Amino acid sequence: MGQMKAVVFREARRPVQVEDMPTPSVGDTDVLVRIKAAGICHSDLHTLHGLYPVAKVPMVLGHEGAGIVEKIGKRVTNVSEGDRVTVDYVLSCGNCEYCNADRNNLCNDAKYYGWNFDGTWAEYMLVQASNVFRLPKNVSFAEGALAGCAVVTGYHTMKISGIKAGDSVAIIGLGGVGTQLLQWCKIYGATRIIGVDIDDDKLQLASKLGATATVNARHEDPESAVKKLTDGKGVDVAFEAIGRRETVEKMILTVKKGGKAVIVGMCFDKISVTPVYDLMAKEIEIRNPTDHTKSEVEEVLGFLGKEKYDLSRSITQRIPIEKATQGLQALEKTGKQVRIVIEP
Ligand code: PAD
Ligand code: ZN
Repeated sequence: MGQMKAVVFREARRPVQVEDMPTPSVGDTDVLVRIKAAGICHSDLHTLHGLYPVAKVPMVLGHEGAGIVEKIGKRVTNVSEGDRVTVDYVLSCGNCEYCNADRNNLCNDAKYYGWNFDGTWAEYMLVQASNVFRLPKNVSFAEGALAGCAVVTGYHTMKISGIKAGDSVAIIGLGGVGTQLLQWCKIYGATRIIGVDIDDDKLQLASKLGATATVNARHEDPESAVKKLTDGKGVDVAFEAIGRRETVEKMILTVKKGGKAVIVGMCFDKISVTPVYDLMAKEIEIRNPTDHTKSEVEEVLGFLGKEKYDLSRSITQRIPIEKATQGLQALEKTGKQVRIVIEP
């Protein structure tokens, strides 16, 4: 079907290139999606930095994306040509112990679009039929793209945390993922929500979306700020949504006795919270959510289709595919952008 533009990764610590490559041809169980919007997630930056490798090069990066079904394979029945869909980037076997237990994020043979197979930053993407989900009418392509990572990661994280109505929470890192996590915590009944970031715009957005207090970690130590806001106790559940050693360690110190520390940021360093006895004496539980399940993608899309959920303010910039490198630099450097969406 000719050529398409795609953002191609060849080597870590080198800028990505926008290249022409052949539009993929469709196998029996494949869906060819014409991508209309694709988000830039910090996980993609980890790959560019060489921290989280890809399985092949060249690799079309990107794991958040939504678009229109352009063509379906002979055996595809769940979607039709012309349908608006989002992509689930976790490709699981459907047969193992974890897939059968509705925990396909832990699939023994999990593969990922954007890391094992070509991803969303392209004009067209080949996706297994099992990994496209129809978008509700009121959900735009950009919102649908975020639903596939930022929103569903926030949802999965919130569920793993076991948050209850009335809980107090602290979220360290209010970027693409942290902002959605904040919204889910509010929806699920957290009454005190402390947002921590180093960017005032992000703190302001957090207040608009339901944070009851905000802390700028450039000016205030998050641990003492959170303690001050919770009568010296700490919060029921704290989250780290950045992926840095120092903030993971800090986050654990903001948790109250019997509470939970949840690490969603991908952190490639070792952490040291010494002495371990401190965690034991406080009976603090550490949780590490990874990705999301298929059921959660459906639940999130169902929710976005029916309920009020503000994604408009999380999409802070839209760029053409040719500007992908600038988009990546913007997410990295200024820290101003919540989610940048590529519109091929
Ligand atoms: P992002 O860059 O949009 O957000 C990071 C936020 O942290 C920004 O708002 C920064 O301003 C803020 N920040 C940076 N340093 C500090 C600091 N010292 N103190 C307070 N705030 C700070 O990234 P993202 O939201 O796309 O991703 C966040 C992490 O989550 C990242 O590590 C990514 O790889 C990970 C992730 N994990 C999963 C998963 O399955 N566990 C899924 C998706 C993303
Ligand atoms: Zn992501």
